[in-house]
Amino acid sequence: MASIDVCFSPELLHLYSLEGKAVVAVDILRATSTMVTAFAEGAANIFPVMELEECLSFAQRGCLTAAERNGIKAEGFDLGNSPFSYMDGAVKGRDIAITTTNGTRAIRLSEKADEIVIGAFLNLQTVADHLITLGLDVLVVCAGWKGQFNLEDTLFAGALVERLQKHFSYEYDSSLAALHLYQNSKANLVDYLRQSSHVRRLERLEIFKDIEFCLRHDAYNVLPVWRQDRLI
Ligand code: 3SL
Repeated sequence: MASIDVCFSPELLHLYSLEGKAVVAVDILRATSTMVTAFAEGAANIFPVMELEECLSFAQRGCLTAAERNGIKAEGFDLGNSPFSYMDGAVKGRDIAITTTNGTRAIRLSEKADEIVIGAFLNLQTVADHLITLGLDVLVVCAGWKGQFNLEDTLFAGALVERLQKHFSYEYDSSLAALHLYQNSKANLVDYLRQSSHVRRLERLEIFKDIEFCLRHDAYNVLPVWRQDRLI
């Protein structure tokens, strides 16, 4: 039986070997939720990059550019990191280069994996079904916040473990911890996360509706996967 494990921060990635594994990269608030939304809205390819300057250079290749730092849209870019800003029809058929504080970093640091898929509550079941078919050992890579653990990515990991528990084993306690956390809070995730650091950070920036949206389960059946240098 294949296994599922959870890496609570990209800073802990050195503890894991990624070869032969499928990584689920997750940044619930908000990068991976936004990417899933962008594909659901018809985006063609997404290029996740780590640096602002590199991201901006993609404009010469005809890409829309998107950037967020510390929760705020970076100046000079077409888009920020709110899923709602990808819903006005402008991303349909377009390539997008995006850089965010933590999410795009988690994706790029996972490049040694055999497969990277982008996970969010929004596409939870689609990700789960894909992993069952794939049959590889799975590592959920939580983006966290600047190296620190966060609750929302861990809750997603727990939700995925719950959906996969009949098909996957878990060797370490990280999967069990994430599962228990999710099971004890899933009745009202919005309330549970109210005191979490990133929800408080976003609310200070007057970002409210994104939080509830990013916690919706199974709204889309898109599966962004990493191929070579991009998500397709
Ligand atoms: O850290 C990230 O990658 C972002 O998703 C953070 S924010 O939700 O846009 O503030």
